[in-house]
Amino acid sequence: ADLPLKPPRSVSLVLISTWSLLSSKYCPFYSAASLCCITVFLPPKGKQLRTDVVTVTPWLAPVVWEGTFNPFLLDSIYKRKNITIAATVFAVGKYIMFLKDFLQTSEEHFFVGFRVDFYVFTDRPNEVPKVNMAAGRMLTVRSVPSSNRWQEISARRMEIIQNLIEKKLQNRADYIFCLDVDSKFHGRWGAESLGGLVAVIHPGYYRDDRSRFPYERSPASNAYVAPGEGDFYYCGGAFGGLVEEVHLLAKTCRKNFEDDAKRGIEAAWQEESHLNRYMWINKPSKVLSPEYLWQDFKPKNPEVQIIRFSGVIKNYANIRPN
Ligand code: UD2
Repeated sequence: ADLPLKPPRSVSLVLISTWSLLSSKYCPFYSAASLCCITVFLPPKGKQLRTDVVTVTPWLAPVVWEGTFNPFLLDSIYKRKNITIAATVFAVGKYIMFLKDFLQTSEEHFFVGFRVDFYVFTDRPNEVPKVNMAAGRMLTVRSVPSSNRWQEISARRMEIIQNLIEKKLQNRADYIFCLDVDSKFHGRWGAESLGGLVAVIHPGYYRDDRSRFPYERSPASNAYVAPGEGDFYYCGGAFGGLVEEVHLLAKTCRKNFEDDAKRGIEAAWQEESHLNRYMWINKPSKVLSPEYLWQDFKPKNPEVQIIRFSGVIKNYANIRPN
């Protein structure tokens, strides 16, 4: 009763085949007509209901776009829960150059007003920049070995995230997000992104037909996704959820990656391929739109009303070890 805001206006609707209508445009989903009854939360007064994008998956997980949530209401609900959000970021080798902007912009936009613990993994701990952090926010630096293959640096993150959760986070954090360092925050990323298992739709493929998604296509790999299968193509650069859910994801992806490696197989997009296989089998309970990981080199499409987090333009030849 003492919530600062009135509950959202809502209405229950029977939706017939909405999915098929929308899917042809921005999501290559089931073409069969679907019939379902869901509760639609109406947007704040003066804002339009989003009908230009898919806002719910066929398994009824929200797809979060600007205009589909009330940030003030969500903040007021989650602030009372006194939650801690952990965030991992890897800055190995020359990627340390991206860390300052990443951390500085996170202070402005990432879970502002919440307790946030950042874990930076690097082989250059002395080069970690000093960034002023608000009260309740903390940064821990951990050393990790370098590698002469970027594919290994990227893929080994799953093992390190698994270990971090087992050794440190299980009773210290509620949620965790795992983010690419070569990125900056530009807009709010807050409580609307919280969920059991959270995936971000890759900005490069969300308008494409499913047949074009770059899943691992060799049946010999544990990351295999067969033609005709798959929901969205998700980013390796941002995922998260409840600590125990992300633990299971990291443990499974690490095991599958290592098992592939023993047989001389490396999936097309390393841990991103394994993550996509995992999300196909274990549907995310919340899906974040490409607003949550855009790419600076891509012009903004009309349905993207806000860019919250975006990969910077980089010269791979100059920054990768191979
Ligand atoms: C994509 C994914 C990335 C990963 C990769 C496949 C997005 C936006 N990016 O990006 O998450 O799945 O494909 O392997 O979805 N890193 C270092 N030092 C290095 C190399 C990598 O610290 O020398 C870390 C760093 O945190 C970086 C991340 O690994 O952000 C991913 O590497 P990338 O950005 O080079 O991968 P990229 O752009 O191919």
